[in-house]
Amino acid sequence: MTDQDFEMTPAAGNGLMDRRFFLSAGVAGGIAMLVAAPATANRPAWTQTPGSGMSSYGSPSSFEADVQRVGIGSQAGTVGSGASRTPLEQLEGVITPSGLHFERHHNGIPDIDPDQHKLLIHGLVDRSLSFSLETLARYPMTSRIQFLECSGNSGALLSPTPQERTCAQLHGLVAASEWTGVPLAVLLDEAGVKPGAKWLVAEGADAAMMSRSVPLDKAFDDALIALYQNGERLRPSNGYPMRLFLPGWEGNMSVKWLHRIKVTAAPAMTKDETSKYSDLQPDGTAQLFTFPMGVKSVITNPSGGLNMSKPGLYQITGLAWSGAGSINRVEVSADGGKSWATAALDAPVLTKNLTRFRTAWRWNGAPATLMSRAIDEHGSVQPTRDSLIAGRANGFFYHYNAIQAWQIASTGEVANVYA
Ligand SMILES: Nc1nc2c(c(=O)[nH]1)N[C@H]1C(S)=C(S)[C@@H](COP(=O)(O)O)O[C@H]1N2
Ligand SMILES: [Mo]
Repeated sequence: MTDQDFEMTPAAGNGLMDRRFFLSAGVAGGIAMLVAAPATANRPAWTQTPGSGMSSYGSPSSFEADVQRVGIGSQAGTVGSGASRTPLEQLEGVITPSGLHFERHHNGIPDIDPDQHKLLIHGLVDRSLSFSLETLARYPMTSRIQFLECSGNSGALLSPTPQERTCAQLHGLVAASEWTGVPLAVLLDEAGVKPGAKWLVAEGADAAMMSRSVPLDKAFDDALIALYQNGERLRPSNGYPMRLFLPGWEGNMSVKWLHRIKVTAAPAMTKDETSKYSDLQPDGTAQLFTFPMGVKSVITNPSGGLNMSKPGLYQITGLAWSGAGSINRVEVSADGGKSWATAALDAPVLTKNLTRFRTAWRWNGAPATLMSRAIDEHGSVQPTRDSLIAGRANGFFYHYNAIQAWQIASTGEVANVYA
């Protein structure tokens, strides 16, 4: 079988193929023909001696040691007031390994003794309640595979000239996990929310005592007191022993190390929601609250800093997500946005989760500009960079969800560009 046999009608300009490329049964055999057959003559060393033994907690292959969180930085004079980023271009699928989930801390990671930690629910409730981990374990739990994105993610793309950065450096403040815990609605029902209550204030037990106001509607809809992440207890950096998890909403509101929820009539206007995370409008006013994260996508491979060695058949893959629900369609362009092909989506497509997309591309070796554009179940379309910037005032920073463009040079080098 040759390349030609599974070449299909182009779906868009500059070599993009139909998404059915990935669905047709014959393709798998065709692609396999492109990789070298295993050598049978020389048995590698590891087939000739017994392997090593078991371990009490596994770790990645030593050959994968370069798969690490990147861009770790803290404010001057501190070690824990900053962020680390998920290496998106080094990962596949849609679930982020817990050890590679991005981190964002306002005053470091507290070392919380779970036996001393309690969650207090008070304020406009019939009875104040205090929950230990042991008590929470007796409540029905539920699991959600969903993304978490910092509202400052991708902010570097506001720089007037495109920065030489990787996908992780630009977009790595997003990750997805299976979060397991107790629906907040169950605990609020038990406490008995008083008439007139409209909000809650969630506070963390870190040295920043980070706190955010959350509308009660969200709390009763799909908020979780998350205790587990990808099957094991939350990692300290992600909120051990418990965090608030608000699916689809800006990451800042998913208060980690959660120890207090106060039910209130109005938002508290905490320092964390007034000094930051608001969006400057062209008329000079600030939009105070932007809760759901906008529809967004990014091609993770090929992407900035990677190198495509030679012309030929490539798989373009990336991630799409929307804080408003599930991803309906992702389109990919190889000609800087002149024409678009619909990408194949990995199943299952879950609400408020990362969705993996793929497109086959025959690169002819000429310079090309790759872009992806996501559309969610409500028909919201990921904006261009120009239109996003036009709708905000100078100095805005948060909630950047515009289309990313990667320039492929004829040498195969991939770079961040504005298109
Ligand atoms: N208590 C507390 N909760 C917090 C933070 C914090 O510094 N303290 N950072 C917030 C921000 S800005 C984000 S983006 C997410 C990051 O979650 P992660 O570190 O698990 O990725 O947690 C949020 N919850
Ligand atoms: Mo954040």
